[in-house]
Amino acid sequence: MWTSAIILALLCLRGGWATQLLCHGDIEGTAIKQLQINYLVGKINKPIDIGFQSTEGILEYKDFKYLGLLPGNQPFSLFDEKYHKEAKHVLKLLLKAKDFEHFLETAEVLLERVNEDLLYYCLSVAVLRRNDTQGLRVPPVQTVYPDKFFKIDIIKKMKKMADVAHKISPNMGQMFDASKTSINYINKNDLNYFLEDIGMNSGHYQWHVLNPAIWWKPEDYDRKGERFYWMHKQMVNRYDAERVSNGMGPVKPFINWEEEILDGFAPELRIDKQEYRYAYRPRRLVLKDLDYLTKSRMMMWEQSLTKAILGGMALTNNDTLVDLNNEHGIDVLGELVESSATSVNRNLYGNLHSAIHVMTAKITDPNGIHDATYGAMYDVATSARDPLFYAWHKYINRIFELHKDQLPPYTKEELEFKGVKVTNFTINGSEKNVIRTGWEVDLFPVSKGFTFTKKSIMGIKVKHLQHEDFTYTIEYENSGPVKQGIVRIYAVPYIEVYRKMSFNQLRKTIIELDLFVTTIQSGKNTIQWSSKASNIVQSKDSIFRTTINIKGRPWPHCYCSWPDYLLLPKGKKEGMPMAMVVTINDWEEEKVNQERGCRCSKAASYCDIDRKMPFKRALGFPFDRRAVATSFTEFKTSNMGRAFVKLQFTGETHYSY
Ligand code: CUO
Repeated sequence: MWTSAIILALLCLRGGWATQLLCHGDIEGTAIKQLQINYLVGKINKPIDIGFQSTEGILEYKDFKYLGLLPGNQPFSLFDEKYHKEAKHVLKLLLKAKDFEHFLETAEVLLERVNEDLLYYCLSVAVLRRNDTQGLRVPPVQTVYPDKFFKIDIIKKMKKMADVAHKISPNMGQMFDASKTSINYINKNDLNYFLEDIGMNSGHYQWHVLNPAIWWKPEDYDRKGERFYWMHKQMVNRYDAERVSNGMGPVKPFINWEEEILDGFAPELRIDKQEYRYAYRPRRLVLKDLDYLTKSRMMMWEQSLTKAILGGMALTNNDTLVDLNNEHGIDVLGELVESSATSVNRNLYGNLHSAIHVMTAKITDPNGIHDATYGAMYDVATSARDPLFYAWHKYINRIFELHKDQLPPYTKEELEFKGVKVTNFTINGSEKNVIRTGWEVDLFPVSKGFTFTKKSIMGIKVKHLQHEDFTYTIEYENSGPVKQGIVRIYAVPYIEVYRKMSFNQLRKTIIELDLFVTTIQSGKNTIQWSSKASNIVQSKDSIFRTTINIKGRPWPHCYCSWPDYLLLPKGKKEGMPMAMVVTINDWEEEKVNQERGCRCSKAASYCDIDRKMPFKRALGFPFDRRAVATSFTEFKTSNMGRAFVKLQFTGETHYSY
């Protein structure tokens, strides 16, 4: 008992996990619950005979309504409205279970009766929302569905290796080197290192777990619609930054519903247990009507959205009007565009964003005549692998930008921080204003029991982008008393293609690097801030390891947010010039007072679930609104600074396992 008390006391000093423990107050109980969840989820996507369980005392006859609509042999898509009723129903059953034991029993019973991918998604949401599962995590999607992340050739090789290895040495872990096969992009100027990145794709999936479109109570989430806009805008901007790193221009937005889609895409992914192979999309196909969804209907939704934006008002289901031209308008609009169950009027504004995921995924067999599978755009876990994702989301961004353009530019008073002047801003990698990037090889563990791992664990060597650690040095003068300041840091890839842009175009390309609160001392002072402390990223350990980390503690960030190793784009061998911009604003003006909760405590601008967004200003402030200024020099107030850095891609590979 004393030992437990001492451990608890020590852990209480350690931040996130300590907060979670204090929410439970029971270390052993929490660990056992986590193992029970792991055990349950460990049955998903594995060829295990689950056995048919009695529903007595768990489900009632009426609960079976909607169950089993989604066939068991296909992936669940949060984008496909056809299955929202079932997903919502399953989620409600998981939420209403009276205690943790009953919750597990309900999940076990559902496992036999609903599509397991759908159940996995609902379990992930339920564990975040239930009071008795606070601080616990469902194992991340890349560990439950490795075959949604590793291409068929890797899975096949793993399978072969597992067969041979098991015969030679049962129960012994095996190592498979994928860094030299499928993800062998080292000498190529293609973008697979980004499109196929495990952390990027799983972070995107997890964003949709943390911000579920099927959730019905708007009061449970703060600024979810705005987060939808911002997180996806960041994905597009980051993709563009990788494109320019590799000598390409920014992606062209999807524009015309009747035009050919120039890019084809072969996902080369197969959910092995179900033998479900994601469909290939040849080049130059044109979108086609589905039997329940026509392009003309989608164009009408788009027109209704445009009309609402230009008129500054959205019409609700109850025939009332909601003002869009204020700081909450982006939130209302995000819910309308996604669209989520909390859209103020789904009849009028439809489901534009999600529907296109489905329509593009079904482009080769729109009405299912050939019983073909769907493309990668169908599944949240795989959609961001397809280049079309970024063209489509850029088109969606334009809708949001049209809205932002209706808002008045920020005034000087709104931009500045009285008395605070940034006098110098520099970035230091191993050299001043130069940051080096390269490859890193990590080990990704695949648990045993999949069709491709049989009875032994497999470690897959995976190569991903990495950058050296760097430090922001912000020198400032404060003519007033000591204050708290909120610091925002953005990057703007500053190469030729962007130089031709106007300031108002350029500000839309920013990449968020960090956002933190710090003390602003009186007089002259300096903030030294490490890239390692970035608040918008999750550590690579949380991506390449499973639920319990090396110290036996779950991660405090819900597996959402951007991988730390992709904080910066790749850059170029000769060095890619990039600007970084810092702003310091008055924390007093925008802090949101609230108690810290027990759920996720990182990456507020992407993922935070538990509480209100901890700051008031818009995501992307101060570059989210149109500016009168024609250059940064003209735009900047004294609380802002800019530095120019070079991103130098070394091509070297570092092994870190
Ligand atoms: Cu996350 Cu289109 O919403 O992908």
